[in-house]
Amino acid sequence: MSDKKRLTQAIINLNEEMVTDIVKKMITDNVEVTDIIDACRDGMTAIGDLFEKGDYFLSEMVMASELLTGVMGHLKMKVDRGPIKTLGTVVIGTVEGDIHYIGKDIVVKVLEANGYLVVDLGVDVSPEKFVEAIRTHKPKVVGLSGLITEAIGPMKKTIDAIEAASLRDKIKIIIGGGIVDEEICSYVGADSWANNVSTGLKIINEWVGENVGE
Ligand code: B12
Repeated sequence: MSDKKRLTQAIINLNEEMVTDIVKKMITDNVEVTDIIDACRDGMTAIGDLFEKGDYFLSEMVMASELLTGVMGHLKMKVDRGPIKTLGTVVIGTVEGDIHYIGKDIVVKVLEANGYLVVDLGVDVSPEKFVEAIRTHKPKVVGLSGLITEAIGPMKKTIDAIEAASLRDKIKIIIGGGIVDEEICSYVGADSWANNVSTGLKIINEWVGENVGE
């Protein structure tokens, strides 16, 4: 079995020791950070499915999130070795009513490692807070994270508020998280969507190459 598959399985089994060993080995073997993250995400998705089926409980989801926070601690060393130049500012947050932050935090780290200045507003962020942050930080890109179905409404509310504040044409908006797709993207009025960090980074890089917001 490949290390990626072994890592996914170790996360599903909530085997902290094994997760740490495999991640350390993958770092030593120079595996791409995004590949390590993708393997972790597959494990977390499976844990969510087990929760949905009633085989795992909230406590297992909490344990899994602690496991992943540990993994991020190891990856930090790799991710932090990014370039110093700043490509532009990205304002990001998990929308109102949603407290999931692991995926968003990964996006923040990867963007920073790739030369972006990231303003992280945290979780359960109101539309007003996004608007205020756009006024203050003048970002090129705004990222809205959401993992629960209940986050779709607040995503739309946030983009409507940005529009009402006459700030919409100054920025590009990307939504991210397990729930998002093309249909939700067009419903909430975002410019694009991503349910993994590699796609998100690619889209943002393309936008910034087009000098968004300038
Ligand atoms: C860990 C976890 C928790 C932890 C969260 C810990 C934390 N502080 O973040 C805890 C235990 C607290 C939790 C709580 C709840 N959870 Co929860 N949780 C999960 C789980 C298992 C993993 C999420 C995760 O961390 N994944 C790993 C990361 C790396 O992946 P990711 O988040 O998808 O992020 C990647 C991409 O999506 C993308 N991305 C993410 N954000 C952004 C933003 C931008 C701009 C871009 C470009 C990309 C991007 O890049 C990331 C890296 O690749 C998911 C399962 C799943 N399928 O997602 C359920 C899941 C999201 N939870 C779920 C539920 C139901 C809940 C609760 C309502 C449970 C309850 N009864 O209380 C509460 C919600 C509370 C709230 N109001 O938010 C459901 C949602 C179902 C739905 N469609 O609504 C899921 C899908 C589980 C399931 N299958 O039922 N949860």
